[in-house]
Amino acid sequence: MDDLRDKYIQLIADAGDEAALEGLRVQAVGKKGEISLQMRGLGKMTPEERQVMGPKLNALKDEINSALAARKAALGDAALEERLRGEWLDVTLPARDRRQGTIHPISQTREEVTAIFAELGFSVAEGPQIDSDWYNFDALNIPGHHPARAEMDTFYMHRAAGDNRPPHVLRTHTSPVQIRTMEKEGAPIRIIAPGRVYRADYDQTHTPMFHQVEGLAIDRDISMAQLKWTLEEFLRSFFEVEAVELRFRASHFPFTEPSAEVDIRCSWEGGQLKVGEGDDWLEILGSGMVHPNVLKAGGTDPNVWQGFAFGIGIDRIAMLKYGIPDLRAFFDSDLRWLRHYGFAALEQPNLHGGLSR
Ligand code: 2NM
Repeated sequence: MDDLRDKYIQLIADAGDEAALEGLRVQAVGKKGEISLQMRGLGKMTPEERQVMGPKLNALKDEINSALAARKAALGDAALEERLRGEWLDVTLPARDRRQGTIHPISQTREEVTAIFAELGFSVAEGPQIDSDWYNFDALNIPGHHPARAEMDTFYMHRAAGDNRPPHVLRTHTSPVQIRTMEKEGAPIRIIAPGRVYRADYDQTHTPMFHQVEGLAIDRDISMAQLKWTLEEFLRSFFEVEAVELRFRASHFPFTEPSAEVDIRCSWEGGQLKVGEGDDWLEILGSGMVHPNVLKAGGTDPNVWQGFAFGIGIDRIAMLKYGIPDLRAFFDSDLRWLRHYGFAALEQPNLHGGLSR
């Protein structure tokens, strides 16, 4: 019996895989296995012999079964080790090796505008998209009866019945940011406020959400001439041309006095926009000298400080620069459109490289 034991313990230890182990199991303790046959022989023994041999055979069977299980577990562990070595994976690598996403042309344009004004000494200011009607209208010298306040143009936030506090609105321009910056930081100020704005309007050339960048410069000696130079510099950089020519047309905004709409000289030869040459004029932005009431609302003394301000539609100048014909396509999230008009990630716009490279 010791020979039998030594033989199988050795064979089990040498078994190279699960199939070999199973063969050994059948050969030793299977129905017709060597040990099972010996057990069958117990019937022919005397009761005394059986009392000695029975427990010994049972113990041997148990020992062999344990050795089989242990070897099987060891083989399983080794196989797993081997597999883990083979299937090693760096989970910090990018999941896809192909560029998938692109920068939306509005994001690209906003980055370009920010980069240009940064070089001119303007920092970026931000504020809430939901604001009180005081910040959105009153502080900007827009009176209660002004048509811009009408439900038709402005999204008013819901108030519970009986709640008579003054309403909040989705900001209709980024000007509330300028008021908040005046309050918080005081003059002098040189900021731009880019961001989303909302007006209840939807057709070929209007979407209920669109993007604006407004600028504000306040100092002791700010003039319309500085406004004009600043806008020329900006537009020259933005459209990447040697020179631009601007035309200021007298206009009216409640928050500036005087106010001017600004046109840029251009041509549309072959249906393609060329800025700085040609015989056409393209309206590009609104501007003016900040109204004394607006300075006062921001806590700035209009007897000491003056300011210029302007407002530009980001979506509109993005369409002009990148030849995008339909405003509404900006917000359709059509992947084919995004791949066509989108910009490569990680290529930040800057003045040295040419902004739109
Ligand atoms: C425009 C046109 C003219 C403007 C005014 C201000 C503020 F808050 F400083 F008074 N921010 N932006 C402004 C002036 C905006 O958009 C067409």
